Amino acid sequence: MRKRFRVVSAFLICALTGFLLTGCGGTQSSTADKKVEKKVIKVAIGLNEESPEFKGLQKFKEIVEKDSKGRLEVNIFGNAQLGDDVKAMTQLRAGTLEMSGPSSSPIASLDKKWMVFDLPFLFPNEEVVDKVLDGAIGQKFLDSLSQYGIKGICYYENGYRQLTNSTREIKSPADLKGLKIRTMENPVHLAAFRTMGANPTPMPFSEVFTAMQQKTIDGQENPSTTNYLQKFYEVQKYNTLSNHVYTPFVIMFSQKIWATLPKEDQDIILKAGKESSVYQRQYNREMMKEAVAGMEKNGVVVTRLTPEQQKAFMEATKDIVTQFQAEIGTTTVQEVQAEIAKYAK
Ligand code: KDG
Repeated sequence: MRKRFRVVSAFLICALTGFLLTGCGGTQSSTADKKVEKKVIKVAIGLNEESPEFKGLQKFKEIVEKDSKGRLEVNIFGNAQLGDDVKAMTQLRAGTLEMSGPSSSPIASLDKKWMVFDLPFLFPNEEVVDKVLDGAIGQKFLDSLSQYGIKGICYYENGYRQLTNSTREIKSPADLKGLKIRTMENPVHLAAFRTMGANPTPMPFSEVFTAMQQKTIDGQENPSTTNYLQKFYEVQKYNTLSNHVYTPFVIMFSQKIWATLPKEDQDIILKAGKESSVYQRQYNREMMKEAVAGMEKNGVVVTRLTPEQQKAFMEATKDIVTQFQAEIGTTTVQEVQAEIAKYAK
């Protein structure tokens, strides 16, 4: 009897303690609540919601949220709402922002070796781009970002860059003479346009549309998907498919925040990066054709260069490699060139 009394009172004490701790009807302890607490990953990019970069990140979000069973939540901020490429990288390094996807070009402000991807006419086609960026060299570049407080995740496609302007049709470097062209904040781009006779001016992406609208610049250069989806046709009349350089997006994470994530979450993010990059590149390449047609439909004069005309642009910029080789690092330039040659047919 006494034993039975002890069991019943022990049960009552437990039940009462539980009631007091969790409140009426509550079944989750505070420890359990913590377990389901969401970790929010903010991603900052400069392009808008229609861009292939944004679409790729939406795929990334879908995979991460599914694989983490909702434990990780991805919030994408387009239109440079959280800052342009350079500012976003500063926030990653400080640990005040989780993720970003800048062009490779502004990374040169941290490490000059990234300028290798800014060399004009470096990549012969997108198949070679994929092989080089997804191969050992691409990974080496991503890994090297850790010394700047950044975890490199993967590459998305920005693409071959094409000239636009509001003044005249560009068929040769001579046509660029005196035109005020916005470039990314990168010395190789500035030098290349100076060499071609233009008057280049570096500027963050979010200021470009207004600068063209207010005619403080005559033109800019970006892949066709950007030129079309950012509605540059509203303020630009001419578009030359110059393919003068291929620049990728580098999807990156704050190293400080990365270090706080459990291995399981890091793996989920890396896997989602890889899978979404395949999707994003495919999406970008399909959208590219639509984008050129879209520019034309909106009244832009699209100029397709003949192989001879294209050669004139290559000729005009051929000394840029020698000019920047030492700054980039001779070994890096040679390594990347050799890798490209290996895959180029
Ligand atoms: O989201 C990426 C943009 O911020 C930017 O990198 C786009 O290519 C670009 C440019 O011209 O600045």
